[in-house]
Amino acid sequence: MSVMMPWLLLLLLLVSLGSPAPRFSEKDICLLDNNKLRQRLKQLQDLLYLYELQLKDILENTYHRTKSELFSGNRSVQHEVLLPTTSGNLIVYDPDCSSVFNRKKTQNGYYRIRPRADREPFLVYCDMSDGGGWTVIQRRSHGKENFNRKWDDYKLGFGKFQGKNDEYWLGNEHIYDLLAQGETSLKIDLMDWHGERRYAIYEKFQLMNEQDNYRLWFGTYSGNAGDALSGGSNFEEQWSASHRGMQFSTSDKDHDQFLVGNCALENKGGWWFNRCHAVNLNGRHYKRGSYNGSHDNGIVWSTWHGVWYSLKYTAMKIRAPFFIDRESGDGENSQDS
Ligand SMILES: [Ca+2]
Repeated sequence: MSVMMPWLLLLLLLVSLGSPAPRFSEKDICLLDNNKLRQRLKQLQDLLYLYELQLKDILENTYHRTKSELFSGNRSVQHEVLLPTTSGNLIVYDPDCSSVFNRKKTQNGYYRIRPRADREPFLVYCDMSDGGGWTVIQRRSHGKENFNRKWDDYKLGFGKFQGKNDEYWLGNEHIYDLLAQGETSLKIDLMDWHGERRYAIYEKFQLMNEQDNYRLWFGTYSGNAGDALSGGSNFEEQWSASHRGMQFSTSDKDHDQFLVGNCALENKGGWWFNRCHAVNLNGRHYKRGSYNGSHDNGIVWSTWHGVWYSLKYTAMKIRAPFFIDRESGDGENSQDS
C-alpha cells in the first residue's frame, strides 16, 4: 500500500461527484445574453434619467461650492460639495401650511406650497395663529373680489394672493390635492358687521374629484356658529339645504338638486348647492349685513344670523386633525382676521 492510495480515491470521488457541464442550446445562450443585455440597458437608462434630473436641477438652481472635511482612516480629506443656496432659487416646497409652520416659519402670510410633487406649487395664505399651520382655502373680507364666476375659475382658483385681507378661492383642484394627503379638519371663521366672531369645525372634510364634480363630504360638527353645513335644525331644512354629499355647482355647471332652477345663478357664486342652501360663503358681499331681495344670495351662515344676513368676514381653513403646535399646544382659540 502506498501513500498514493487516498489521493486516487479522492480523485475518483471528485470525478464521480462532478456533474456533467449543462448543455445549453444556442437558443438558450442567446436568450440568456439577451436578458443580460436588457438588464444592463435598463440600468443605463435609469442612470441616464438620473443624470438628466441632476442636470436639470443644476441648470435651474443656484448652487455654491463648499469645502467639507471628511475623515478617511486616520487622516482628514478636503472634499468639495455642491450645495443649493439658502436664498433666491432654493426650492423648498411644503405640502401645506402645517409643514411650513413646522419649519419654524410661524408668521401669518403667503407661502408657496406643493401638495403634489407632480404639479406646480402655488401660493396660499397660511394662518399661523389659532394653533398654527392652517391652510386657508377661502376668504372674504372687503367684498372687492368678484365671486360670481364660472366652473373653471372655481376649479383653478381666483382672487388676490398678496395682502392680509385679500379675498380668494384657492381652487377646487388645489383643495382636492390638499385633502388627498390624509384626514383633514375644516375650520370656518366667521365675523358679522358688529365684529362678533363665531366658528364651526368639521372633521373629515373631503372632496371627491372633478369627475364627481368635487362632491362634498364632512363629519362631526363642533363650534359656536351652529351646524349650518348640515342644513339647519329641522328635517325639512336638512332635506333641502344640507350640503353633505352635494356636488359643486357654478352658474355654467348646474349640479344642484333644484330641478327647475340654477342655485349658483341665483346665489351669485359657486358652492355645493342643494335646493339651495343653508350656507353660502361665496355669495354676494352686502355692506351692512341685513339685506333683502328676490334671493337669499348674501354670504350666508343660516344657523347664526339667518339667510337674510350677509357676513362681513369669512375664512375656510384646513389642517390635519392631529396637528399639535409644538410651541403652545394648549388648544387656545385665538382667532385672527
Ligand atoms: Ca338645478
